[in-house]
Amino acid sequence: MLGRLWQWYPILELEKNQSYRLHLSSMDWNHGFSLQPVNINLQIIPGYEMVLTVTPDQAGEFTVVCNEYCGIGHHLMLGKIYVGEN
Ligand SMILES: [Cu+2]
Repeated sequence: MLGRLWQWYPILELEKNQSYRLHLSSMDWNHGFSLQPVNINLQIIPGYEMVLTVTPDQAGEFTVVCNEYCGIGHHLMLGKIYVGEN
């Protein structure tokens, strides 16, 4: 998933109880990846790739919020991760 001024791309669709490796990076600026309502918080810095393994144990809709101020559109920088039952 890529952060850039001012969006997270793409929208992810995952399945419950499957494991995934998420690769997070930024195309331009420092961003903060905060996954709600679970407590995952990562700094996303251009030139670096954060890789995390996740296994969603709950279906539903999760929101990615940028929590590192990144300019005028910062408050609009929301992403989505959907987790479906399988
Ligand atoms: Cu931001």
